[in-house]
Amino acid sequence: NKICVIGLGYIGLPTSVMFANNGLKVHGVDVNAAAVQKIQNKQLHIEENGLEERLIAAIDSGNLTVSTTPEKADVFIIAVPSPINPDKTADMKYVKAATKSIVPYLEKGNLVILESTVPPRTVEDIMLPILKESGLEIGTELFVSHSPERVIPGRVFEELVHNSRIVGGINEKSSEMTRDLYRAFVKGEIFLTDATTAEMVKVIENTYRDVNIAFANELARISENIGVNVWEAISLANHHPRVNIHLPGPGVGGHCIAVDPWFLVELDPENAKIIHLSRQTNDSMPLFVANKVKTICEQQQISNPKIAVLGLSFKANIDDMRESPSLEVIHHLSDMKLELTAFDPHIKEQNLPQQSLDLEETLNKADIVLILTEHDEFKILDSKQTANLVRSKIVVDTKNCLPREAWMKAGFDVHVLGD
Ligand code: SAJ
Repeated sequence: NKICVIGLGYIGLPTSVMFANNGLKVHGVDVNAAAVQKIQNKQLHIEENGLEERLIAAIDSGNLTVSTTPEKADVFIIAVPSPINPDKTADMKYVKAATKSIVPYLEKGNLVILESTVPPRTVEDIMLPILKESGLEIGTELFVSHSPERVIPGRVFEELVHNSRIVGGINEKSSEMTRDLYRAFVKGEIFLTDATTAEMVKVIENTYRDVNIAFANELARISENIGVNVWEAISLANHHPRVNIHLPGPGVGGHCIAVDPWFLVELDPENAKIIHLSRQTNDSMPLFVANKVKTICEQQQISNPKIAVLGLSFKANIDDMRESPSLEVIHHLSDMKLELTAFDPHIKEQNLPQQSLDLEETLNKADIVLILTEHDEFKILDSKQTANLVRSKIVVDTKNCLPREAWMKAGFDVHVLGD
């Protein structure tokens, strides 16, 4: 079996590497020539635990080649972005372009698998009409399925192997071929269904999480008003065998959870009410956090306050800034004319004018230390050393990730979101 993987990002590259290191021939394709060149040189263009050594092994084995154009193969896997437009409608241009790009290479007996998360019916209504241009008969000469990736950034290699997998073929043969292929490395269960159900399953998993986080954020706001620590309340409630409330925070980021619920809102706005409201609730959190910071500055009568923003990536211990709530918080703070410097140990390139690549410089003479991402580096931040650098000793912890006692002992006024 030879596999051609379209899209070498957070999903396509680890997946290519897994197949290659399990003995299959893989040709990876990306439109980003700079990324392709890096991969050829066994260098990473994204951060993921365990990726570097696996990429080196895959290239050295000769099983993985990469370029900017597809090649003939037995199986084509599409793992490209499926974002939303500014008006919150699904942007399928990458899925369409990727599908079109493989048409000239398709041959009788090939299997095409879509891994990108898409609005239900995308395979049937968007991909199949494009694939028909190959002249092959769909279902007998060309097999097609949706097998959504379900891995969490940071733990991709563990989850690729051990998570269960959903495979939705356009017919049974497509599902079976897809299942047999992923068995090369998947140790979790593999469930077969149809393509549209598989699309729905993936989208509702992320929507469930978004709605649950919105509930947690709502609880955080209520708790602040009634004098309860929401973190303690949620943790105690979760001891109930049938309760699993997620955690509040400065918003929901990433290219999945903050995006996929919109697919359902677009498909059925009449009925997707809680889903829509949850999106709005989570999207309102960055402004809520910025307002909290502003109020503290006013209450403490700090003139020309300087904010040290810690954390730019959308969640802990990764380098991915896509849809990060931190960017929104920074945007609101800037609108409020608050001076700020932002730092993230995982983001090593200058992306923002307010960004510093140095932690000490960020903390120097700050009035408020604002934690937006619970990176391990921040959890172990030395409160005494920080106290010596800052101008006012105030910390706002939106992730409840700092050891509160230690920071209070170092003289800090500690504000925790939802407390
Ligand atoms: N977040 C909270 N509170 C929580 C959990 C998360 O505010 O209790 C925030 C995070 O800080 C982050 C955002 O939500 O900003 C999303 O983070 P996440 O860890 O929940 O999820 P992702 O986007 O990294 O990955 C999700 C996963 N989906 C589910 O767990 C159902 C992953 O399995 C999917 O493969 C991925 O989306 C995807 O690609 O769709």
